[in-house]
Amino acid sequence: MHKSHGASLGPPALLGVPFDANSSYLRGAALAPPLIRQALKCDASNSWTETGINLESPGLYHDAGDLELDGEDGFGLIDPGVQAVLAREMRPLCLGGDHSITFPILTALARHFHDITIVHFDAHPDLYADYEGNPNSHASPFARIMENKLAKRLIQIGIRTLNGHQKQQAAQFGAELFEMKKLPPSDYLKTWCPVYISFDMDALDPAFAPGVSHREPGGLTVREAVHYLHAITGPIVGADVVEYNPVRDVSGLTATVAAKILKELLGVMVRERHSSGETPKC
Ligand SMILES: [Mn+2]
Repeated sequence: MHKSHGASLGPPALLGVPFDANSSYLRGAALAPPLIRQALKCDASNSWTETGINLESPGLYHDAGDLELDGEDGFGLIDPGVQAVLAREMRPLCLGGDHSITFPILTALARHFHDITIVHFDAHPDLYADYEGNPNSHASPFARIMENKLAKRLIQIGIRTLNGHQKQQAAQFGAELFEMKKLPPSDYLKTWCPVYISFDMDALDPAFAPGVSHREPGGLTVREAVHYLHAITGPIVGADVVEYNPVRDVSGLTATVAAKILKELLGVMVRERHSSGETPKC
């Protein structure tokens, strides 16, 4: 595949990334991928997105299964695992796993796409230079991504844990950081550049999504998050849903919410394949 601005986007491919060895506080996120899939296919709901797409239409998306990652060494296997999906001309939609996986995912994607805009939903900016000495910590992926120039823009939404160091990092990297106390209008997410969406489940208020390692009250409602997802104009070259921690969940609630986010993400990722086919300029 040549570097492109999304001229020939293949179908999304679900890729489980069961990795949580870079979590700083609690493990458990590695257990998430099969539970999110199970909730997506649960008979309690139908297969239509709110945008009117039936996800059961044949060939609409693929499931590339879960990466086989063995403990801490598994981190190095994520980039080649994502690369394998891209080599099949599919767009990775990764199910974490902790947020550290976004750096190797972007490393693979940046070989194929220029000028990526990242839309990042999170309670945390994840911009630490390192966290407790670990540069690959789940608190640091966006520092690594921006240092390595793997993205052109970083739009962060839902932040409510900003400290002095990360404020400085955000300024240094030119991050467009929106705290919960001042969210942007959804039109802010309109761009023609290739978009990567990184969705940390703790962006949502723990009232909606208690199954996360770092519960941070005062977050987005599910409705607000879905509204933002629908507002993204694409072309969406990849995405992730990370930090669902089943060990912390209550009655499978967060799995259902993660599946809802995944469902609407799939809906917006396949949207442009159903549109006029024009290739907008970035
Ligand atoms: Mn977070």
